[in-house]
Amino acid sequence: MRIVVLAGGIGGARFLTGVRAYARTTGAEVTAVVNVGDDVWMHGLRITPDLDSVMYTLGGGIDPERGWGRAGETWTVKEELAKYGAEPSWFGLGDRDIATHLVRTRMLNAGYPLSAVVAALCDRWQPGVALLPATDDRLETHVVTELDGAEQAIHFQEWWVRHRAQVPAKRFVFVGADAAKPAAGVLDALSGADVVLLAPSNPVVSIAPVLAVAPLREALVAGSAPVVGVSPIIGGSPVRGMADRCLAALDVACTAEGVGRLLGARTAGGVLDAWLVDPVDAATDVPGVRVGAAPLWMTDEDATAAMVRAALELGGLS
Ligand code: FO1
Repeated sequence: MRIVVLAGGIGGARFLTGVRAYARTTGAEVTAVVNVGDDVWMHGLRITPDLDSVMYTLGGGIDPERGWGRAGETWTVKEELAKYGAEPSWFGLGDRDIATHLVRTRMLNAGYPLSAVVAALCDRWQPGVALLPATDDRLETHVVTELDGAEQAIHFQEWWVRHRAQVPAKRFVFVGADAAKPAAGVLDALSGADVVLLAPSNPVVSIAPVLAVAPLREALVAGSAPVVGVSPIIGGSPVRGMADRCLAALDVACTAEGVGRLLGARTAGGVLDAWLVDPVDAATDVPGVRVGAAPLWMTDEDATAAMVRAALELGGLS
């Protein structure tokens, strides 16, 4: 069985440990197509937060509390940058993490596509699944906010980290999406998939920027593989992060049903065939989408693998 997972960062990474655990018991092949909308230039280095969260988590290098960056991290360079008054000081680059960004930036500057950079970094980390960026082209999430009474667009990282999403987002813009092409390997993975899973990632700033790569979305919708989404919202609150603030910007209810309807039925212009929710949300109704319930708290790898099994069964596989 070939499983393709569309994923964002921290929630996506945790979900992928369950997909990998499931795959190890069945011999399934797993390809993760990861969001690049969070990617940003900082201090001359190219940072790819969601790809790194997935790579470090599956590779065993993640700081489990933060869900981003390295375990056992030190912050000497960050402190030195601050002494120079080098902005932005609100975005923390750890010493170990910087090595990853230096290797990536050097490869990008040498002309390698991001997918080749990811392959090179994964050669060290051995995540146990194939990791692909959604696109090798520029695609960045910018947030249109209202600061000092004027409407302005800021990079997603500034909204998310500097402002802690406290500044109301009026809308999200995926800069570059209209020209972005699927990264090398993505269309092959989708056409060869037996099932496509949407990880319980933030639907607005993690899943949407992946689906904003039009040829990727078209391949997903036109494909023969069932598409099963896993709700990132349990009982009206996000499992992690600030999906509630993102959904509010779109006037979408922060519920499993609201997100399921946002993604929509494949037969009605959306992408879903099935939608897995937590039992507390079992009454969820998404027109044209088969809704199933299973515990969605990713408390450990076995619980997450059970979730994955439930999603595959809901999609008609197992
Ligand atoms: N998140 C923070 O809240 N504060 C930070 O200083 C920060 C630095 C950072 C550096 C590298 C990296 O890969 C991720 C980092 N993140 C930080 C997390 C990041 O903003 C989010 O994980 C994603 O962009 C949201 O999915």
